[in-house]
Amino acid sequence: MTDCLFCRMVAGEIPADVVHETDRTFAFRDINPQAPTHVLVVPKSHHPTVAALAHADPDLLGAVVRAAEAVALQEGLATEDGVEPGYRVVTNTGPAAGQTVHHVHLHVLGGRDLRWPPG
Ligand code: D5M
Repeated sequence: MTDCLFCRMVAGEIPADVVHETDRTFAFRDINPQAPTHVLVVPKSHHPTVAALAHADPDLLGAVVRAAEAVALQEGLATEDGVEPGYRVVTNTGPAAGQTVHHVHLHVLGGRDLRWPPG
């Protein structure tokens, strides 16, 4: 979609601080980080929400989750054989949850103790 910010970042039309990429996924640092590590993982194709992606292409949803794991490993938030120190994967859906970009994205957050419940 030409008017979608994340589609334009995937296409290289808008700069992104890319940390991980596969043929179908793209991950870059959030411009407004909420933790020492705050990376957004997106499918390269446009889907508005995580549920829409699950319906349209469940294999791609799996690829996005695996990309989030790869980012966590790369950032030192987990290891191949453990989930220490740990990290959080969040996806906001709709206005009450604060979704501002309507191209599904997983927030990968870590590098500090994360409070629960989130605000
Ligand atoms: O999350 C949308 C996220 O997108 C929010 O945390 C800011 C981030 N964002 C917005 N523009 C950019 C650019 N240009 N680079 C990197 N990150 C960006 P949501 O869950 O929709 O509120």
